Formats: sequence, structure tokens, C-alpha cells
Amino acid sequence: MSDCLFCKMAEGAIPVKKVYEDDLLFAIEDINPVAPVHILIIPKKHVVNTLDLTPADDQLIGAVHRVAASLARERGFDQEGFRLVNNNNAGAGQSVWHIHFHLLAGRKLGWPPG
Ligand code: D5M
Repeated sequence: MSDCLFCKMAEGAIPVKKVYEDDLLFAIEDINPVAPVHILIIPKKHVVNTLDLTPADDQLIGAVHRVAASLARERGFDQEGFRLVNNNNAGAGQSVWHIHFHLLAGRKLGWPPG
């Protein structure tokens, strides 16, 4: 998708500091953090959101969760608690139309979320 921000980041067309990268995923610091830790875990494949996933993406979504756990352990917020969340469609707050997962930590995370 030539006009997709996260595809351009994945391809290196837009330079961005990646805090994690492998063949399937990359992770960056969110430009507008809502918690002391706010990392975006972004599949490289262009998928719009959860509604766009197919069985072929099962490994990809598993990898998102494993990377989130690794980052939590590496950065030492695994035991205090963290949240992995994705917003689907505008009513839930999705603003970038390429699937991504917010990894949040570093403060008390209220429930239910707003
Ligand atoms: O989340 C989209 C998120 O993407 C939102 O928290 C801001 C973040 N964002 C947007 N542009 C950038 C850049 N250039 N760098 C880092 N983070 C960015 P959503 O759930 O779709 O609202």
C-alpha cells in the first residue's frame, strides 16, 4: 500500500527508530504516548485491522503476543502489569488503517478502558 504510513515504515521509506524488528513485525515508540511505556507492535503485512485477518495470519498474531511478552520481560514491566490492545474502526479509536497493537505499561491501567 503506497499511501500507508506503517507500510512505508516497514519498507524503510520513512525512517523511524525501530525498537524491535524481525521478518514479520517491527515495533516503535508511539509518537503520542498515553502511558510511560507506549510501544506499537506492527505487522509488516498490510492488514487493515482484526476484521481483515485470515487463518493465514494466525502465526503473525501469535508472534505479536510473543514479541509483547519479550519486550515486557526485557524492559522489566512484565510483573507490574501491562496491556496489549488494538483499536478496530473509528468508533474504537483506530486512526491508522494498518493493524497495530499498543503495548502499554508504567502506570495503573484502569478498567474498563475509556
Ligand atoms: O493508533 C495509531 C497510533 O499511531 C497513535 O497512537 C499514534 C501513532 N502514530 C501515528 N503516526 C506515528 C508516527 N509517525 N510515529 C509513531 N507513532 C505514530 P490507533 O489505534 O490507530 O489510533
